[in-house]
Order: sequence, then structure tokens, then C-alpha cells
Amino acid sequence: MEGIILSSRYGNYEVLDSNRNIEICKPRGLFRHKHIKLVVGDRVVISEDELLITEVKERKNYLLRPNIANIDELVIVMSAIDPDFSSLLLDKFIAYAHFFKINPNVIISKIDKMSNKNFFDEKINYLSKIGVRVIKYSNITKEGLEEIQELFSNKIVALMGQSGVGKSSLLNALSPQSKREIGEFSKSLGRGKHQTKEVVLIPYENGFIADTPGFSSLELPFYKDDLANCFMNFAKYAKDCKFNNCLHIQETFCAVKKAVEEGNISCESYENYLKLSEDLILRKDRF
Ligand SMILES: Nc1nc2c(ncn2[C@@H]2O[C@H](COP(=O)(O)OP(=O)(O)OP(=O)(O)O)[C@@H](O)[C@H]2O)c(=O)[nH]1
Ligand SMILES: [Mg+2]
Ligand SMILES: [Zn+2]
Repeated sequence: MEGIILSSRYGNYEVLDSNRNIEICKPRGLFRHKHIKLVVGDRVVISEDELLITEVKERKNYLLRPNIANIDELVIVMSAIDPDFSSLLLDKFIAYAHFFKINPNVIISKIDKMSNKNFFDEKINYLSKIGVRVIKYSNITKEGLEEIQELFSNKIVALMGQSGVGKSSLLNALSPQSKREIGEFSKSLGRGKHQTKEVVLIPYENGFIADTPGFSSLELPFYKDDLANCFMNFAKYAKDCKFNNCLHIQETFCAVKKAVEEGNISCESYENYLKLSEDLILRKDRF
């Protein structure tokens, strides 16, 4: 019988089978021998008698953090405040998603805490130009909830973001019976409580939503040249750079830098690119 992995704990996997029953299954030893690590979202075949996972289907996509496979939409949740909105972090998360070939959406949460509701409009316009959909949301006034319901229906959606931005709160608003535990945001520490500890798929409107543990930091698992390719707003110009391995930093005849000067690429996004690039090494330095 086929099923989907909803959660995993200590080597046991919760599988929702095609009869809508939840079974606790163990993987066949074969997976360990072949170094195949099953993750939430994996489509699997289980043997009914022994409750063993015998086969895993080919993945449509895969994301390392949150660790999940086969999603239809990735939604980056970034709060307007508490924790503070960070354009740098948002561009980092978006680049991270693109590295895994996933085009993300963004929810700006806690919008009720902003006196100027249009504060993010410039960033939102820029993101929509590069194909990233942005929804402003408040768990207090429920502004944005209908748009979120429409986006999430009939799909497998994964939420991603820092601890304390309100991922589990949003899940409770969408699906009250899911009863996700909520953690307080600590002003003094400047972060959430890491309330959610595991990735878990919650059934929602003919699909699923994955609640996931929040990050305190996210390391980009790639090289400088990957980063250049993950800034999708550069792509249109990068093909005209003189050097085809141009990183758009010190090189001459760089069409990306020219586009920044001419106002076609936002200075903020280019500066975020430079900052993120500082932490990464060149691929050739590795070998
Ligand atoms: N004012 C306001 N507070 C919110 C909103 N959404 C969530 N909160 C509060 O933010 C805090 C953190 O919420 P959670 O839903 O636990 O955040 P999380 O993203 O799931 O955090 P982790 O599980 O630690 O990753 C709680 O105190 C919530 O009540 C919102 O839209 N507006
Ligand atoms: Mg949570
Ligand atoms: Zn260039």
C-alpha cells in the first residue's frame, strides 16, 4: 500500500496510507545500507503485515532545511517585527530556495504591529517583479488569511522561517484542530523559543501544510558561484557580463553592476548579495 510520511521520530515514521489510516512504520534495513534517509513528504510503499517501509518513490523536489520532500509551495514567513524584518535574511532564504530549484512565496506576518502598513511596499514590488508572491498577514486581525487559504488549498505547502515569526500560529488559524503549540517571542533575547521541534505534515483542504522548526541561523550550503546563480533578479543581466563565470564583484565589464548603477537591480538586493557572498568560498578554493 502507498502512503506519505507525515513525521519521523527516533527511526519511526508516521505514514498516512491510501485508506487515510495513520501507521507507524520502520524502514527496511536496505535504506540504511544504501544511505537513503527518508524525510517528511516522501511517498512510500509499506507492507501491510509488518508495517515496514519497503520502497520510496522518486522525489519531485527536496529541501534540506526544513528537511522535506515533494512540496508544491514553499512559504517563507518573515515577521514585520519581533523578530525584526530583515531584508538580508529574506534574500538569503529566497536564494536558499532557488538553490533547491524551488520558487518561494513570502508571508510578512504580524502586520498588525506596524503603524505604517505600506512600509514594505517597495520590497514587495521588487519581489513580485522577480516572481515571488508576497502576502501580508496578521494572526490578530486575520488580514491576508483568505489569500493564504486560497494559495494553500489542494497543495503540499511547507512553512519556513525564524523561530517566533508565527508559523504555528498561522497553522492554528487555518486548521484549529491541529492545535500547534505556540511559543512566546523573547524581546530580551530577540528570538522565539524554538517551540516547534520537528517537521510535521498537517492535513489541510485536500493537501497538507508542514509546520517546521524555526531557525536561529541558516548556513548556505553552497559556493560563491552558486549564490550568483541563485539571485534570480541577476539572471537577465548576467548573460551579458564579459566573463561567463562573472561573480559581479570585482570584475570589469559586468552587466549586473551596470544594471545596479542604472537602477534596474535594487541597490539593497545587490548589497545583500555582497554580504552573503563574503561568507562563502569559491568552488576552485575547495579543490
Ligand atoms: N501580534 C502578533 N503576534 C503574533 C502573530 N503571529 C504570531 N504571533 C505571536 O508570536 C509568537 C510566536 O508564535 P509561534 O506561532 O509560536 O511562532 P513559530 O514561528 O511557530 O516559532 P517556532 O516554532 O519557535 O519556530 C507567539 O507569542 C504568537 O502569539 C501576529 O500575526 N501578530
Ligand atoms: Mg512553531
Ligand atoms: Zn557580472
